[in-house]
Amino acid sequence: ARAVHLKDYAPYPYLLDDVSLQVRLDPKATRVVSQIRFSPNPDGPAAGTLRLDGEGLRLIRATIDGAPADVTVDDHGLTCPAPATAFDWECEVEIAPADNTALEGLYMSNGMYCTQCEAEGFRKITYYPDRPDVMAPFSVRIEADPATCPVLLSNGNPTVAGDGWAEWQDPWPKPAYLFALVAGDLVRHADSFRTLSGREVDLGIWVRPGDEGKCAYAMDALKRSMAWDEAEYGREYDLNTFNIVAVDDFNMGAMENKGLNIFNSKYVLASPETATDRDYEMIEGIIAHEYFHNWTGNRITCRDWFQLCLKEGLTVFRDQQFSGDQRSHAVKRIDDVLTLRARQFREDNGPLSHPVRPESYIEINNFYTATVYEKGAEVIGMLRRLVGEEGYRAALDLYFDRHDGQACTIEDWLRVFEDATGRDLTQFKRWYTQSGTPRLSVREDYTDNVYRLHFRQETPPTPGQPEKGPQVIPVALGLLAPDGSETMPTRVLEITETEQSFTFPGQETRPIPSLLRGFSAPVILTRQSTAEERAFLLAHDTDPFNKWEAGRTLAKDVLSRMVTDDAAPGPDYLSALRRVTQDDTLDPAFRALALALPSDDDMAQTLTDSGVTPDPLAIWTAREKLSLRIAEELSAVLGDLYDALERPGPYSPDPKAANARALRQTALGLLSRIDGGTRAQKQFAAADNMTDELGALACLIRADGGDEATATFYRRWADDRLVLDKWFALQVGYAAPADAADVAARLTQHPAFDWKNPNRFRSVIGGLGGNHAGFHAAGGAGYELVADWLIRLDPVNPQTAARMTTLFETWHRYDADRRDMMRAALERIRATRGLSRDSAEMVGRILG
Ligand code: B3K
Ligand code: ZN
Repeated sequence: ARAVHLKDYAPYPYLLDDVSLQVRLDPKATRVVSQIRFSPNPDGPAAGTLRLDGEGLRLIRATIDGAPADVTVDDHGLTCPAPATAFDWECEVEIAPADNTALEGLYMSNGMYCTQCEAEGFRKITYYPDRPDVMAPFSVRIEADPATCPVLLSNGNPTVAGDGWAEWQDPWPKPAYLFALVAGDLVRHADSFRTLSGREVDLGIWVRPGDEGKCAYAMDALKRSMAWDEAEYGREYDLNTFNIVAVDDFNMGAMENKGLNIFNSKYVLASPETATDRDYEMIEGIIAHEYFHNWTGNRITCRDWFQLCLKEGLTVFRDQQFSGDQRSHAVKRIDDVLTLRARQFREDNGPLSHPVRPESYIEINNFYTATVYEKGAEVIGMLRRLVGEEGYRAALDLYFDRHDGQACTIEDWLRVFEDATGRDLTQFKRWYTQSGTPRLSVREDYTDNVYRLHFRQETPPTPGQPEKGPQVIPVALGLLAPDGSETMPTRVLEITETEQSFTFPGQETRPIPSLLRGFSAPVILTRQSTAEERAFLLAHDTDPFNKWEAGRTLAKDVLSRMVTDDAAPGPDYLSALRRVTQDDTLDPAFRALALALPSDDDMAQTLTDSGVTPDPLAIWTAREKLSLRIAEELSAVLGDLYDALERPGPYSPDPKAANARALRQTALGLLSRIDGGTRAQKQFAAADNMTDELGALACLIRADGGDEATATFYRRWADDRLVLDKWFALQVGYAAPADAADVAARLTQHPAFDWKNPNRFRSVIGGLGGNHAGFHAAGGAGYELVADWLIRLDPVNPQTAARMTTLFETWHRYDADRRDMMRAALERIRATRGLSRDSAEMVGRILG
C-alpha cells in the first residue's frame, strides 16, 4: 500500500454544486443512484478527467449529461473523460450492507441500517470524490420496506415522506464524510430547544424499542451542550432538526454527521440500574463533543486528513471546557491529564510517535490517535494560556467569521490567532510538526533574597525525527512560603530557548515553587525534590492540580523504591495521605483521586524513564502491598468515610452525588483488603444502582475471583448487552496476573462472547491488554491470545483490529524475553495472508 503525503496536496479539479442521492435499501442488494452537478474548479488543476473514489461497488450504469460515460474501473474507484465545463453525472451502484462486517460505509446492526463514513467510508456507498475539501449540499431520498424500517433518517431537515420512503435536505455544504443514513424500527425520545435567536429545534434520540427509558440523560446533556456553545462561543444550531441514533455495533464512540449524530449505544443509553457514574460522565462529554463538532468540524472542516487535529483537538478542548464547567474543573483537569499520560505519553514514547499534524499515512483511520485528539487539545490549551482568555475569544470569533463554510488547515488556524492578537506563532507551530514529549528539567538557587529557576528542555528522537528545535513551553508558576502561604500567585513563564533562567528578587525566605500549575504544558517535568517538600505541596498548594500531582509523585517514588529496593513506604507519604483523606474541605472526588495509586502501566513507563527495566509482576506486587499498607494505616478513617458517605434516597447521577460515591468506592476498594469482603458482599446484595453494584463486584473478584457474585450478576443482566460488556471486562481486568490469560480465553468460549461486536471484543481482548501484569505474565500466554484474536478479527473488522495492535506498542520497554515474545506475536500478525492495510501499517510501525 502506498503512503499519502501532506506535501502532495492538490485541490480537486471540479466543484460540486449539488448532490442528490436515492437509496433503495435491501440487505443484500441496496441500489444507490447519485446525481451530481460538477463544474470546473477555478482554483484547481485543469478539468477534463473525472476521478471518483469507490470501493466494493457493483457499477450498474454511469452517464454524463445523459450519455453513457466511458469509465475505467479499478480497485479504488473509476476514471473517465469528462467535459472541462459544467456537466451532470448520474450513476447507479449496488451494495450489500448485510455483508459489511467492517462497520464502515452502509452496514447493518440488529436489523437496522446505518452508516459510518469518516474518514473514507462514503466511497463504499457510491462513486464520489471522497475527500473533505469537496463540499456540497445534499438531498437524499430513502426507500425501504416499511414493515422492517418504519423510520428513515438522513442529514439536514426532513422535507416530504410517505409509506416506505422519506426525503431529507441538507442546505449546508458538507464533505461526504459527514453523510449519514439510518433506517430501522426505532423509537424516538423527543424534546425541543429554543436557540439564542428564538428558533425552535426538534430534538430526537432514536433507539431500539425497549431502550426508550434510557435516553433522558443524553437528551439533558444535549440541551446543556447547545446552551453552552451559545453562551461560551456564540455558536447557534443551524437546522430545524437534530437527531441522535444509538447503534450497538460501532467501531468507535460516536460520529458527528451533520444533523444526524450516530452513537455507540454505550454512550447514549443510561439508567441508574444499568449505567455507572463514569458512564454518565462519558455520555455527557461525548454528546457535547459530537454536538460541538457542528461548528468545529462541520461548518468549518478540514482541507485534508492531515489537518484532522484542526477539528478534533479543538473539539476535545471544547468538550473538556464544557465538562469542567458542568462538574469540577480541578477534578476534570486531573482526569484529563491521567488520560493524556496513559494514552498519549505512552504513544509518544514508543514506535507510534507522530506529530499532532502527521505528514504521511497509509491508512488514515490509524491516525485517530491520542496525539491528534488529546495532545491536539493540550496545544490549544497552551495557546489560550499564552494569548489570554480575551485573545482566545477574539481569535475564535475571527476563525468562525473568516472560515465559515471552508475546509481549512492548521496554518489558517494559527493565522487567526496571529491576526487577532498580534503574536508571532512561528515557533509555537512546532507543537504541530514535532513529535515526542518534551523533557523539561529545572534547577534552582537562592542567594541574597533572589530566587532563580534554570530550565532546560529537550525532546528525544522519535521515528523520522532525529533532531528537534526548542518549543514554546508555558510554565504556570506560583511560589509558596514555608508557612504554606502563597508569596507569588500564578504567573506564566514562557520558555522558548533550550536553556533559560528566570529571576525572582525580593524573596525573604527560600520559596517552594509550584511548577507547571494546572499542567500548563504536555511535558515531562523533572526536578530534584524531597519527600518532605512533596508532602508540603500536597498539604498546602493552592493549585488543585499540583496538590494532586505532589501526591502522585510521592506515590510513584514510594512504589519505585518498593520495586527496586523492596523498601517500605515511608511515613511522609502515609501521613500526608491521611491528612488529605480526612480533609472535609476537599471535594470527595479529589480525595478519591489522591488516594488512587498510579496504574501499573504508568509505573512501567516511569521505571523505564529512570533507566529500570520494568518487571510487571514486581510492579503489581508492590502496588498490592502498598494498597494493603494504606488500608491498614487508614482503616479507621476509611471505615468512617465509607459509612458517612452513604446517601439515603434514590440514585441521582448529579456530580455531587457521584463525587461522594467515587470516594466511597475508593474507600471500599481499600477496606475490602482487610475486612474479609464483608462490606463488598453487603453492598453487592443491597445495591440499587450499577455504580455500587459494579464497584462491589470488582472488590469481590479481586479478593478471590468472586465466583458466586459473578454468577449472580450474570443471571441478573444476561439480557442487557451493555451491562454484560462490563461483566466480561471486569473479570479479565481484575484477574490475578497468573490467571488473566486463562480467564480471557475461557470468556472467549462463553456463548455471549459475540466477538464481531466491537464493544464485546474490546471488553475481553482489550480488557486483557489493560491488565498489565496479566497481559505481560511470564510465558507469553497473554501475547499469544491477543495475537490469535487480532488475526481472527482483522479480515472481519480491520479498523478495530488495527487499533488494538497498540496493546503491543510498548514492547521495547521490557526485558529480552518479553521483547522477543511480543515481537514474535507481532511478526505472526504481520505474516498473516491477506492482512488488512490497516493492521499491516500498524504492525509495521510498531516493529519499526
Ligand atoms: N470524528 C469521529 C471519529 C471518526 C473515526 C473514523 N475512524 C468521532 C469524533 O471524534 O467525534
Ligand atoms: Zn471528534
